[in-house]
Amino acid sequence: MFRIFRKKNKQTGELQDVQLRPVEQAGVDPLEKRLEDSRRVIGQRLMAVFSGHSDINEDLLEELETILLTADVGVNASLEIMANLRAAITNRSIKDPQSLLPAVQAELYELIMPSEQLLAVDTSHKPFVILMVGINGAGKTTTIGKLAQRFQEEDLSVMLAAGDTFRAAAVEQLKSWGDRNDVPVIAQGTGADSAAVIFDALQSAIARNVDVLIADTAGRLHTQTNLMDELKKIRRVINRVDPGAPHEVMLVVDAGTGTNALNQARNFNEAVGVTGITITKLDGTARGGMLFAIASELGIPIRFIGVGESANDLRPFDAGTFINAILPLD
Ligand SMILES: Nc1nc2c(ncn2[C@@H]2O[C@H](COP(=O)(O)OP(=O)(O)O)[C@@H](O)[C@H]2O)c(=O)[nH]1
Ligand SMILES: [Mg+2]
Repeated sequence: MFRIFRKKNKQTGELQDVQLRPVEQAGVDPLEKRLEDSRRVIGQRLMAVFSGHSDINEDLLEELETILLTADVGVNASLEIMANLRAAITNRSIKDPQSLLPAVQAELYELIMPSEQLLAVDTSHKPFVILMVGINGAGKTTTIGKLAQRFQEEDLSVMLAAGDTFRAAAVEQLKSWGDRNDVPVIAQGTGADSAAVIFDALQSAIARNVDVLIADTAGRLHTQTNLMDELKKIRRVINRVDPGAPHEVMLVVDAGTGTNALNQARNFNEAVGVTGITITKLDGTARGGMLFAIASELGIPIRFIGVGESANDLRPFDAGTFINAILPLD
């Protein structure tokens, strides 16, 4: 089944219908089911505002702005959307509350569409090195498991580096996952030098002609400068073996942290240059609006969204599907 949504025409500013790619598979929940909480605080509240007013007035616009601001969409993004809507109301291309809904949808889509950039594994790099970064509990190790499974399904060979040597449990978590799924995990004991573990793993991956090496890292508080120093060192060490690596520095952020994730992203980006973001736990939060703030403030591709704990729950970020899940037109 195709779903339709409206998109703003770049030249004319008019709304036009766009068909969404069907992404629903057997046995996999549609995204709207996983994003129920966010849809309640964004989509349903917006619809209630539009149906509660018979004409467009200042009250309506203020309520709309409040919803965007309180739904973690971010100040800049919310103000930009409101300015565009006010302009469309002034020039009469929006005349009634009903036509505001598709207009808001189109505005939100415009914000996040540029961030829809899939992670493409370039197999001319052997291995393609992915460095995972993010604060503790963000979902790095879980995302590594999901990614490894996804790559295996694409017939790519995978190796993991247990670079989070700060917590014993982190090494065990990765090892047990690797054992279950037949993925080699290069690890040393707790307290080992993280850069050394990743260096070993990279050499081993080269020797074994592995397609993708995913390196886990520790994530104590991002405010501790020593974590950033450690990550910089890891980057340098990887670089020494392969000047083009890491090919992806993937920041993992927990959607539940809301717009706080912006600060995390800025800190990690400054230290190690983030090339892609995965936003996890969108299933367990009403703060899904933070994705709009991330997209509009950072200009870093959003590769995946995490909407649950199983491997199927890491989904490539698709802007249209995301909008429709949070703010459906029907
Ligand atoms: N509901 C849900 N839980 C997640 C998701 N991603 C990770 N988690 C959970 O978040 C917790 C922390 O994840 P972990 O991978 O250990 O974080 P790390 O410290 O960054 O490595 C674990 O209990 C995971 O199961 C997600 O997309 N949805
Ligand atoms: Mg971990």
